[in-house]
Order: sequence, then C-alpha cells, then structure tokens
Amino acid sequence: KVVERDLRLALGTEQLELHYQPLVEVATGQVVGCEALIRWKHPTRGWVSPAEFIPIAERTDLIAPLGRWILHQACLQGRDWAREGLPPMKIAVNLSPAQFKHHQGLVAMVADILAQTGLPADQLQLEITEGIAMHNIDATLEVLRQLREMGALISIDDFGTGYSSLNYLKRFPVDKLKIDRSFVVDIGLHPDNAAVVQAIVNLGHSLGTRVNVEGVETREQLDFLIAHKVDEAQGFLFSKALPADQFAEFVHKHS
Ligand code: G
Ligand code: G
Ligand code: MN
Ligand code: NA
Repeated sequence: KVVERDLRLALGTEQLELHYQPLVEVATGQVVGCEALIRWKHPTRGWVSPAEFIPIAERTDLIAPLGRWILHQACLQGRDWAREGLPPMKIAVNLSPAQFKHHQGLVAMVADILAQTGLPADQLQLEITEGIAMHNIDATLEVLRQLREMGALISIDDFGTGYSSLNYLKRFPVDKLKIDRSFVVDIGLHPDNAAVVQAIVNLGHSLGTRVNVEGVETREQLDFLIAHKVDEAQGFLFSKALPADQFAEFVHKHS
C-alpha cells in the first residue's frame, strides 16, 4: 500500500500542515475560534484529502503519532497566536474514535500537550463523533469527564448523522453540538431540515450546550441561523480552512 508507507514517511515532515477554519459567533459576526483541519501535500500526488488518509491512519498504528502531532501543533499555534496579540481563540481539534481505544493514554496525552505548550485548557475544544461511545460507554464517559475536569471543552461533530440516543446525550458531558452540514443545504427548500435544525437548537440550549452549524455557504442560510438563535457558524461563506498566518489576518480584518 503506497499511501500507508507514504504517510509514515510524511510524519514529522513539512508535507503535513494544519489549516484553520474560522468559527464565527452568529449574533456578533466575531471570529471566536477555529477548527484545525489537516492537509497533506504529497511530493508527487499533490494534495491528498484527509477523508482519504485519516481512515488509513485509523486502520494502522499511525493514528497515534499523527493524532499526537495534530493536537500538539494546534495547541502550539493557539499559544503563538495569543503571544502575537490575537484575542483568545477556541482551538477545535478533531479526535478520531481510534484515539479513544487507549482511554487513559488519551487523557495523559492531552494533559501532557497542554502542559508542554501552555495553551489554557479552556481554549481547547475536542471534537468527537456520535459513534465514539457505542462500544464502551462507561469508559468513554469517564474519559470525557476527566478531559473536562482538566478544563478542555467537548463538541459533538457531525451531529444528527450518527447514533444519537437522547439518553446518552443527556449523560454526556458536552459543551457544543455541531449540526452536520447536510441539514443546512438548501434549507429554504426543505422544511424538514429547518425543523430538524430548530429542534437541535432547542435541545442543545435546554441541555446548556452551544450549537454550531457547519457548512454555511450562503447569506440565506446565515439569516436562517440568526433567526433560529444558532450560536456559532462555520463554512465557506466566511472562509475555508486557512494556513495559520492567513487565519490571523482574517481575524484582524473581521474584528
Ligand atoms: O477538511 P476536509 O473537509 O478536507 O476534511 C475531510 C474529513 O477529514 C472530515 O471528516 C474531517 O473531520 C477529517 N479531518 C480533517 N482534519 C482532521 C484531523 O486533524 N483529525 C481527524 N481525526 N480528522 C480530520
Ligand atoms: O467532519 P468535519 O466536520 O470535521 O469536517 C469538516 C470538513 O468540512 C472539512 O473538510 C471542511 O473543508 C469542510 N467544510 C467546511 N466548510 C464547508 C462548507 O461550507 N461547505 C462544504 N461543502 N464543506 C465545508
Ligand atoms: Mn470537525
Ligand atoms: Na462535521
């Protein structure tokens, strides 16, 4: 398998880079954070999508060093932006379900990286997906509890597409729901989607969590989110994921 070998070689080199997509507070239009998204520039094949190589890393042992590098790099960047005078930003980092297999290892790694980089824990938002707790719910709950005790925040990514028992949502210590972008495509044309978004906003707010909508591409979608009291939005309407220096410029321009 060419790609696995290539990915192994790419670790620790400049082929791998994090880009950062702005998270925008709907009520004010302010940039309140970013989501770190990994990019790989393969020496001969050009840009390879994480949708292609993250699953490969997950099937092999590569997700451990790759996941650690991603988290470390994102926290380091957050700290550097603060030193450069950017207002405190939430840094959202995707965690793969495979990283949850070694529960205590994950908690120790996060603690370690926060200590090493000096990023305040409450600026780190860990994104998990709904499927994460399907196997060992008690162990997962314990990890999430420990991460939050450390001060980190937990978001549920792609919310609405997976296995979301309302019972476990109630038990989960969660700070943010990120509504999957499939629910806002053509929102004006699909009353069902609008109803689902409204229901998730109500659910989230009644549980005391923030609600984010992903994949916002049009002004019409944003107007809908404003009207329905969504807290935070993210999407190409504002910006795609940007290299670190361009993200900082974006923040300066929009504050
Ligand atoms: O950024 P883009 O739309 O190309 O990402 C495609 C997929 O790869 C998305 O599902 C996204 O969550 C995932 N992805 C991107 N960056 C990371 C990362 O740093 N870690 C993990 N686990 N997944 C990522
Ligand atoms: O699975 P996750 O939500 O982490 O994936 C984020 C992915 O969504 C990234 O690959 C990012 O490039 C993509 N994305 C971000 N904003 C938009 C958007 O407005 N439209 C579309 N189609 N994709 C987006
Ligand atoms: Mn995400
Ligand atoms: Na998502």
